Amino acid sequence: MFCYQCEQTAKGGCTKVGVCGKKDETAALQDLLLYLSKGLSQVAVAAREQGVEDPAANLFTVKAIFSTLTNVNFDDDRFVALINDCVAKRDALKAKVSGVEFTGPAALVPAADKAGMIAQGKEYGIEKDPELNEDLKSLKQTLTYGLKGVAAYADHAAILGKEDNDLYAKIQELMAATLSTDLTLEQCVEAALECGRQNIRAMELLDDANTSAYGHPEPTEVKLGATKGKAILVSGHDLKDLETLLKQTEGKGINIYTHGEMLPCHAYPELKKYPHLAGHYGTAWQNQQKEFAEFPGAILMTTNCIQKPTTYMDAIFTTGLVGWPGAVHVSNDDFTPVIEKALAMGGFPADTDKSTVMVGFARNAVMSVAGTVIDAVKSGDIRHFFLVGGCDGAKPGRNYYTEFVEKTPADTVVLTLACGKFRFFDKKLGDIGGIPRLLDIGQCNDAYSAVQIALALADAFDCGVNELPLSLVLSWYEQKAVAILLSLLALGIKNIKLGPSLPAFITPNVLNFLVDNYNIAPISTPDEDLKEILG
Ligand code: FSO
Ligand code: SF4
Repeated sequence: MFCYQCEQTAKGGCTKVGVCGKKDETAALQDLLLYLSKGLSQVAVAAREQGVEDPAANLFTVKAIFSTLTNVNFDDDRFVALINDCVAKRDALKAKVSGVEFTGPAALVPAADKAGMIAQGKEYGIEKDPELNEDLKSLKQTLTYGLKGVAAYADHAAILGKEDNDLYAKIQELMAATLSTDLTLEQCVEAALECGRQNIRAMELLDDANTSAYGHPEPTEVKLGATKGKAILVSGHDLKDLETLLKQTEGKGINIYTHGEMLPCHAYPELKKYPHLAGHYGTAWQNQQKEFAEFPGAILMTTNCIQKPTTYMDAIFTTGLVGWPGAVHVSNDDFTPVIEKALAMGGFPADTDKSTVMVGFARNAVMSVAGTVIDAVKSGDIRHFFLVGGCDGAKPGRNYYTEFVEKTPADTVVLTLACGKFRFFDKKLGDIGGIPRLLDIGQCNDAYSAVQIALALADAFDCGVNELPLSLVLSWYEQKAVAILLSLLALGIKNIKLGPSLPAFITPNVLNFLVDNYNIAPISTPDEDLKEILG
């Protein structure tokens, strides 16, 4: 295997087993599925040119791609089913296209069994990419990883009934483009920026999906710790799964807790109305083995990031695209097994920890106090905004973000989103004239909200985003972060500080391009970076 798609990759790439726990066989199946998804995309592009649109194939394209994103699915049998489904959908669509000779992944016949597919998949890994130019390979991988992020957002939106054929068409065009052998470096850069633009559309669709289903997030105090009684913990990013579980547990005497990226769910009016949505338990994904082992109830993973279950294998359930071999998978939205497990477990013997955090500062909430914010900037009460956002992870260097936030001066405001915030989410930073100094915008899935806040501020001050007293200090881990980074570049946003390490798939020449055109810089130390930013 060879995989270097995420931030925790082994030096030079994971080759024997993933640092994430991905096995060689799983990597081969993922490589085969990704390759075949490119073939399905080629067929969809050709079909569309002949006026044929296939909604099922479109939705499947994003589900298949999302399945290969870091920490989503580790279950080989599920990949075998996805591979067979991909080829069935591809061939059904092909039958509607006339006069086109398909080759490569659009024609590949998968092996009949898992072992055969694994052998086949090994032929389509990145290490087998015939590309001779390392920079071209780097840009194509950047594009592929960005597309994984876009697919994730498009799938989340589709789950809530929001789809856009033009977005699917662009995703499929760009997937097909990754197979092209005659793209120039400039064309690859343009394709990566187009991926960033499409990601803005995907995130906009998701924002619309979330807010039209559950209302606009509103500032909400969330209890950390536990309430005495039976319990279910929900992790991942999927709001609909949480709602379904809340409905199915009504009146059953079970308290529902959020974990990780589900924290912002407490701010949505149509979710917070359930009295048994009791609070938030735990921190970011990389701490789950410790936190889940100590949780006295059932656990539901709705999306990434899942890690190998330890002592709690019989208490953890997966749903949607997420999977781990041996963990029970619920595929029909009927969470009875999860509920029964929770009822059979002890639950919390007593109330614990009564501290709270504030969530719900998404675009609507922030813009509703835009006048106060603008006045505070004009009067000098607010000197600077920092967006300290992105993923968390296990590397020790991620302490940078905790220290950075702790050291931000009292006349500055920190906006945050995604699971990286758990490094500082419970810090009491106070407020500036009633505006909290720490504003939680939401999940990584809410990056659209952050972009809208920045654009609204730029509009209010009649300047570009780069001229605002705003600095982006980002942490990345998986491929949704790659998509968001490409979106920020597509918007022309400069001076981003990125850490804790730079992507392994970025070559020195591509990095130079990013530095020259966007002044991207790796994080250094909190003191040095704060000094440089604040002059
Ligand atoms: Fe975190 Fe994982 Fe939300 Fe990522 S839970 S790391 S960017 O998959 O999705 O922020
Ligand atoms: Fe390694 Fe990350 Fe790939 Fe897992 S997803 S195999 S940790 S690079």
